[in-house]
Amino acid sequence: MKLPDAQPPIETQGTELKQPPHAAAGLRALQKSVAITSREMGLVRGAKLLLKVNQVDGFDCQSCAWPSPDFDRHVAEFCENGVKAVADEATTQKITREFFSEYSVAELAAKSDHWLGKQGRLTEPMVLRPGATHYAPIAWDEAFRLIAAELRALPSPDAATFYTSGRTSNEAAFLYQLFVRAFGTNNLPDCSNMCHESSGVALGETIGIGKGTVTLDDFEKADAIFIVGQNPGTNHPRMLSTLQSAKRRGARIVSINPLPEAGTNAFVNPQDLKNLTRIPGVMLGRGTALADLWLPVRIGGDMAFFQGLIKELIAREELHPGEVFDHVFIGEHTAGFEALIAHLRRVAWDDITRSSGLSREQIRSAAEIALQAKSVIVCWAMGLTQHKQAVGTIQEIVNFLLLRGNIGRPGAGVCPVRGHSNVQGDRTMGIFERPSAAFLDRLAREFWFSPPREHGLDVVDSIKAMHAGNVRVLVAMGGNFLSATPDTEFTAEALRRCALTAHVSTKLNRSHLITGRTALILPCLGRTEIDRQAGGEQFITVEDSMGIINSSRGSLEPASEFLLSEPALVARLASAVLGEKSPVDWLAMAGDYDRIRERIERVIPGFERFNDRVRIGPFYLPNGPRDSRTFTTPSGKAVFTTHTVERHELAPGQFVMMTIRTHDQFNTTIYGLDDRYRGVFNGRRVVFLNKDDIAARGLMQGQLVDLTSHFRGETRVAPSFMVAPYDIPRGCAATYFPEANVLVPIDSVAEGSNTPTSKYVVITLAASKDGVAAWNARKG
Ligand SMILES: Nc1nc2c(c(=O)[nH]1)N[C@H]1C(S)=C(S)[C@@H](COP(=O)(O)OP(=O)(O)OC[C@H]3O[C@@H](n4cnc5c(=O)[nH]c(N)nc54)[C@H](O)[C@@H]3O)O[C@H]1N2
Ligand SMILES: Nc1nc2c(c(=O)[nH]1)N[C@H]1C(S)=C(S)[C@@H](COP(=O)(O)OP(=O)(O)OC[C@H]3O[C@@H](n4cnc5c(=O)[nH]c(N)nc54)[C@H](O)[C@@H]3O)O[C@H]1N2
Ligand SMILES: [Mo]
Repeated sequence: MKLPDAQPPIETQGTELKQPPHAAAGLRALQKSVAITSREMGLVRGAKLLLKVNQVDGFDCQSCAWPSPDFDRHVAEFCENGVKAVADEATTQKITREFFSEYSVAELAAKSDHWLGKQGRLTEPMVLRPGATHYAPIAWDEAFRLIAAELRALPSPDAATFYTSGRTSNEAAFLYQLFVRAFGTNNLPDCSNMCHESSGVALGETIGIGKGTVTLDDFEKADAIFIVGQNPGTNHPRMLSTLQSAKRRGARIVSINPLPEAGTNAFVNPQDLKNLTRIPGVMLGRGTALADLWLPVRIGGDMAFFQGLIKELIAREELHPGEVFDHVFIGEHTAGFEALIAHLRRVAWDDITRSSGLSREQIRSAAEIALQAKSVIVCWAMGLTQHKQAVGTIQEIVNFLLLRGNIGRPGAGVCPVRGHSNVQGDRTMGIFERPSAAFLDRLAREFWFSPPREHGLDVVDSIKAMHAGNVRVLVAMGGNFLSATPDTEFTAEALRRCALTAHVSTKLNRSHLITGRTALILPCLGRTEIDRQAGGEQFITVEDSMGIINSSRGSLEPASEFLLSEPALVARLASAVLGEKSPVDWLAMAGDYDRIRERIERVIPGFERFNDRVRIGPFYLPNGPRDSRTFTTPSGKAVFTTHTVERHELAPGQFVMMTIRTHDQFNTTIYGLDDRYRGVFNGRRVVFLNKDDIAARGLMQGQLVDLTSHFRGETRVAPSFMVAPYDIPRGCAATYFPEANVLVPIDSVAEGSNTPTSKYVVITLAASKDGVAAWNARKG
């Protein structure tokens, strides 16, 4: 029997490439939002729901972790992509047991990810029994008994791994980590391992907290904002409004990105209706250019760039001693200053310009902006974190900021912009394979048990352990483990070797189709839905990218009467697995989430009077560097660190490829087939290349090529990508996640954070045979 395909079907027909537009958002975004609302959710139901997005009495938008204003929220506190995320969950389409008896797992695997997502909400628990071709219904209690039996059959608790995706609420995450530790393992991998783990590690080592140090208010006070390796126009659209008002106030914005991304290069705020009607030019698509300076760095060239930037500061300090560096701050609060200066003096400019792909003049203009700014914020996302030297690169940013005292002062600081709406909160709640001893001590004291002390497995190590047969059960709280992780075929094999794979999900995805011997789909409530428990209607809480705790309450009737909330599901699972030996009254906690929050308050610092405070409004978690320039590193000081850029020599014909998101997806959820800000329509298998590279390689726009990745002598192939000329540095290429994940080698990871290097894959291209024929046919 042929195994279900781990990769989506290859669809390149009908893909169209056009000139990218000049501005992001604007009227088109409004039109899109209205169309999606009425199609997916019903116009009235949808419009009512959208008025609840990010409101104090509403629910927290699922689409990203950008914060909402503390006060004075807009009536419409959402963006086009937020609408898509809400619609994806609040869709009126449903998947029933009939659907699963109609389609075999292999047939479903032959469908595209876009098709799978469009089938609607999962409505009842389903099981795929050993050898079965189709999923069949299963009662909740039986599903929990089945998981318990598989877990009890393991030689050790460490032979199971428990994944979390970052949409999970604080309450569910806290219960889940407690259950996993009470079961006996720290195998708690999460999406953060593939996302901002590098930021957490880099910041933890240097400033003592793995989180950002700015609030929205700081954006109102900053003189310069650097946006590095981030595409806010698509992935954090509400951030553009923040940037726009900073810009109007006179702040200068620098974008460091191999691509001219629509949002940072030009932007029309759809919430600024006054402007849209007053200035006709805006409606035609001419927006505010947000970035004063765009530096098209080479992929992976950021550490070199920041070293160059700091060298410019050093040079200026030499000319005007005492005027550039904040010596008082450096003396009082930091360690390692002399070593940094000595190290960077030795770094040659030639190496910097070659590695960064930027000229000395370009770097000098960025330095000029930094020098004229009293307060600087640096924001970043996946363009920095998913590289081999990600941790070092982010620490170079910390060096840059510390030198001028730009941490712990109004208008200044580090701003890692998180992805999933509660990924930061999940970590605060203890979803972490390497918990601190202090956290485990508090957990032990509160719940009268001894949690395992040995560190557990992260995402990459879980995959390897499954592949090696050492981990036999995967339980996933949300997410799409197969498609989000690297090296798709390797991961698929790892999953197939498991005894059980069980996914708590709202929507069907490819992880339900590439399974262990037995598989379970456990459908749960989404954030938009009313959550009724024994103790009445419940709300949950989340932490955004700036450490603000918000409550979130759904208002829709659940998609089905059989759905469980995530906390209820964890509680019932824990009772079934742990039975008598359990330290906790699980069901009582899940009956009233105030009971969970009381426990959180006693275990996790910063949640004093949690239930009272969160009912009044959003509140900030304490943050040492931000609040009082307190750095809880071993020395009690913020630490300057030194790094050496690794030289990457590409062989002739090789390119460095980054895997990025389109404007029409949320991670592995594919809303549609367009990436309109980059001029791509009706297709996703596209490879962006510089036009001179296309010419030099004898390729042509629209032609199909096969991509081969190269790593330590291994090769991996992904066929049939359409060549798209783009404004990207020479030697660089870009494709979309998750189609290109098959090319990301499992062993290619960031030093210190073990994050897959999804933005640095060395590839070669070859005209695909079918592709050339298809292309000729089109042309003819
Ligand atoms: N609509 C929507 N919103 C989302 C998501 C989504 O999929 N859809 N995903 C959410 C999640 S989980 C996350 S983590 C965030 C992701 O948000 P982003 O990090 O903005 O997402 P990516 O598409 O991965 O974009 C990476 C950016 O980095 C640039 N880049 C790549 N390599 C380099 C490099 O070496 N140097 C520099 N300087 N730049 C580089 C790319 O050109 C691109 O602009 O968004 C969150 N929000
Ligand atoms: N090549 C490459 N790979 C990447 C990246 C990249 O840039 N390039 N980015 C990485 C990053 S930044 C991240 S964060 C990961 C994302 O990895 P994941 O978080 O694992 O993936 P998602 O696609 O966000 O998960 C989507 C699924 O979550 C489920 N879901 C949605 N809402 C809920 C809910 O409320 N509850 C529950 N239980 N389930 C829900 C749905 O079933 C949906 O199918 O991917 C990583 N992988
Ligand atoms: Mo992410």
